Amino acid sequence: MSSNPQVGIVMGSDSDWPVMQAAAEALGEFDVPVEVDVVSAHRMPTEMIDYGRQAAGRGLRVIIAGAGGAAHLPGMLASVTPLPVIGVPVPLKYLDGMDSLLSIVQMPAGVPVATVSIGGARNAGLLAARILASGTDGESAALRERMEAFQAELSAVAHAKGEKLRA
Ligand code: RP5
Repeated sequence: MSSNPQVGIVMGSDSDWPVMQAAAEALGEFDVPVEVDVVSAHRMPTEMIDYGRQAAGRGLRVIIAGAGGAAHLPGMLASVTPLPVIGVPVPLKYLDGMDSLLSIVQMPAGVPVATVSIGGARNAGLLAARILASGTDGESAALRERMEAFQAELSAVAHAKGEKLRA
């Protein structure tokens, strides 16, 4: 747990962590402080609602929520917080994560969840970093510069792969 976390990474069970840790790693690459916790929509609904209601007041700016199966956590958090919520569909043993994806992505109008791909926790972390980088203050600008450098590196790697194939 970092001091003054800006992003809350929560999941329905510790069994989601092998997928969700990629979000924490991505944010770590940008030195964004995060907090990580299990907040189950079905097994601890009262605590889950409290987490969503208190997140903005505690200083969090983005929530990344991952869950598998009947994956109601991201949507329920989005219903009680004004913060942007990024949903990560976690694939389980059956249905290849399609159940998780559809549970998260098909939100009613007015309650948005930014859903990434099945198992796409790294992109969830990178999207959270982009959200934090979109502000007008110096900290946001510095983060934006690092994101641009990261994108340039991605491009350089892709170009190098093409050159290798052409050689
Ligand atoms: C969901 O149930 C969790 O997000 C997890 O993906 C799934 C299974 O949980 P466990 O039975 O492994 O605790 O709510």
